[in-house]
Amino acid sequence: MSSPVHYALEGNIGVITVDNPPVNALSQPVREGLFDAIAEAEGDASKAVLIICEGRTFIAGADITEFGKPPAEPWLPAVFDRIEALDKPVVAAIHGTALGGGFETTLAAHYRCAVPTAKVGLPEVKLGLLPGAGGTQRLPRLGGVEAALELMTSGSPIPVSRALELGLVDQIIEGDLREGALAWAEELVAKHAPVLRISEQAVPEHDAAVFDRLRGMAAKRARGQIAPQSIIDCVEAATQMPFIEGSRVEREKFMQLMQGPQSAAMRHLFFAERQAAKIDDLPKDTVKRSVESVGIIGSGTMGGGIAMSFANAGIPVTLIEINDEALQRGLSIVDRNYAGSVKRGKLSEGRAEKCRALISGSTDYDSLADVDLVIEAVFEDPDLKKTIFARLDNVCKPGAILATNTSYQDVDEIAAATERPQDVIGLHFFSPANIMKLLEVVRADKTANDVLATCMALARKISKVPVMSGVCYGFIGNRMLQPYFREAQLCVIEGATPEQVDNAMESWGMAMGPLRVADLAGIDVGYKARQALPEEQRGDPRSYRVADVLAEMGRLGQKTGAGFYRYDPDTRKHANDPLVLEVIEREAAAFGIERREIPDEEIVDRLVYGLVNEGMRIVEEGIAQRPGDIDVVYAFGYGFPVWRGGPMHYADSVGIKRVYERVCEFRDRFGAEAWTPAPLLVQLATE
Ligand code: T1G
Repeated sequence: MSSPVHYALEGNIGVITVDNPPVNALSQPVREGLFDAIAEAEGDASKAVLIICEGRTFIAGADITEFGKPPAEPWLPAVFDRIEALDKPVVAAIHGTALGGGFETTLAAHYRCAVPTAKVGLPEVKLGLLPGAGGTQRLPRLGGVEAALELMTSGSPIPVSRALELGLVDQIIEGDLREGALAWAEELVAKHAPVLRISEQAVPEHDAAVFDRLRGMAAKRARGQIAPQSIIDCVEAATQMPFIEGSRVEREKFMQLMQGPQSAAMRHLFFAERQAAKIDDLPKDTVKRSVESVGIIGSGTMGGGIAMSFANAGIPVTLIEINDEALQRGLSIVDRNYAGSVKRGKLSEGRAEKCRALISGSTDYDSLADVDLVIEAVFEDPDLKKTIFARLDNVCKPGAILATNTSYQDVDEIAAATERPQDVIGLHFFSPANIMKLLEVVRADKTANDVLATCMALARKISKVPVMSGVCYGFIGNRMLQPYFREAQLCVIEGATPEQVDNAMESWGMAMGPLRVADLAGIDVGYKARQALPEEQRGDPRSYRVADVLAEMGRLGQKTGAGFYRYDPDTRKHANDPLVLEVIEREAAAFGIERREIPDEEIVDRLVYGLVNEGMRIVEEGIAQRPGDIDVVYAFGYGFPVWRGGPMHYADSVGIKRVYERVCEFRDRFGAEAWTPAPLLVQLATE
């Protein structure tokens, strides 16, 4: 087996080339290859050394697939110390993304150059880790404490133009990187450039108060996560102790995180996200249709956000509305959203204008005659949707993909409203659609393979995380949400307050508690969905009676200033409302419920195990391809804490047997209708 690292002398320069596709991860053979190459350079005639990579990117980090396995030598810090110790200039030449251990490789080098399109970053925090190969000690020395903390606690890569400003990169190479980097290395040799070892540099002046300030911000921004706090501790150590000792602190905290459940959960999501993009029974060579233009029916909140997602990816969009007034209203929402993105510094003025220019409006369906994809995003009226699809069937060109953004409706029925059901698919975006990453791609019975393959790839093009779902009421996410909300409202009528339920779930890690989510989404959404169902299909009336009463009182949530909470008209801050407690007590009495103290642990278990049990059914029915897909749906679409890995991973981390026993206990206490353990849960727990 040849080494993925190649060493050769080119003129005065010893060139180390890493070639480990797909992303030149620092696997054991790569570490060994680097170690041996430096050993060779130590003893040969080279005057300087160049580290460069083949393929689409510079080293994108340690090999995450090796984590959790017995570690193999050489260790990364040892490799980097040997690179840094070399007594001739070492230059790192960056293209693509130098991330994590990849960026740390460049920090062990003495000089860094890059092509203009390259990015550098330390995303370890997104894996529940910290830069464990010298990054927390070298980066503050090179770029300063503030920049180092921002890069490591955000985990977001930066363009090399910004890295140049921060002094993290020394030279931008226009044209061919290898040629330019070799020439630059020769130049450094010619002018006897010194060997600049970052570990020997002092940490620049900084405001020591930054550490506690950032600990507070990280506790809010990454509630429940340990890694950001550990990163801050390591950088603080870098300012207080020599490199060797600071590296010891880094190593210790890295190993704690590596062996902890949070990183295991976030690494699970890293691979689950990439797995979710793959359709097991779809031939790999399925030819995709081209999507160069898109039409969207309905310019409401969803339609406008979906339009921005495509325009932001450079795909022109035509927004269709029933009349001019509605169209102008829709387009002004888009304008406001772009202005907001510019104000928050998310987009530059120029870029926002360029994207906005790709969105046009019309009230004439004929303007969709040549588009490649149409997405219907009107309100949840099944008959209206079928009418629209029948109309699209007449207007759109052969081969156009017809998609519905429904959150619940039967996509097979919608497809049956056309003569081309093979071209129909569900594309379920999440609000706000220009922000939320998740996209449920709903495969209907007759959806053609090339339509499915096209939409899965298109999702990544518009920076969404695609997950395929089969057709059922509410698909993956919203179907699982039913037992979650059922239990939330049952806990309220049985004795908890809305605030207790929300605080219990938020302390456990949910981005927002269920009753606050209901107020944000609008209590009328659930109310209308229930009204559309025959009474016997609405479930246990105790689980929605309070919500129905609030809706009939006009308390629809934030949009009416009151729902389960009341909201300050200026700050939108929520507050408990004694009126709601009165409604709860009155309805509980009407059901003959004696309200009781409910421990937070019971609230969490009922809501989360409700998700898990339904998730098991969704896997066994094949609505989701694999449990990991469900975890991706909940982490990217429903504010499930990434450091718990998603409902299904969480069930594994708690222990399937424990989940099963608790579900059986709930069945015995609250009834089999809500709590019959899913066959897959029974099987996994008993076998
Ligand atoms: N290790 C192993 N496999 C990796 C990998 C990695 N670091 N990065 C990507 N892959 C696989 C991925 O699973 C997929 O496999 C294929 O490569 C293409 O990836 C000590 C501890 C680089 C921006 O967190 O962010 O260094 O599905 O589909 O969209 O301090 O991959 O084809 O079988 O994502 O073009 C820190 C992780 C590690 C970067 C490319 N580094 N990677 O995105 O392709 S921790 C990261 C990415 C660390 C040190 C610490 C992205 C990418 P498959 P892809 P892409």
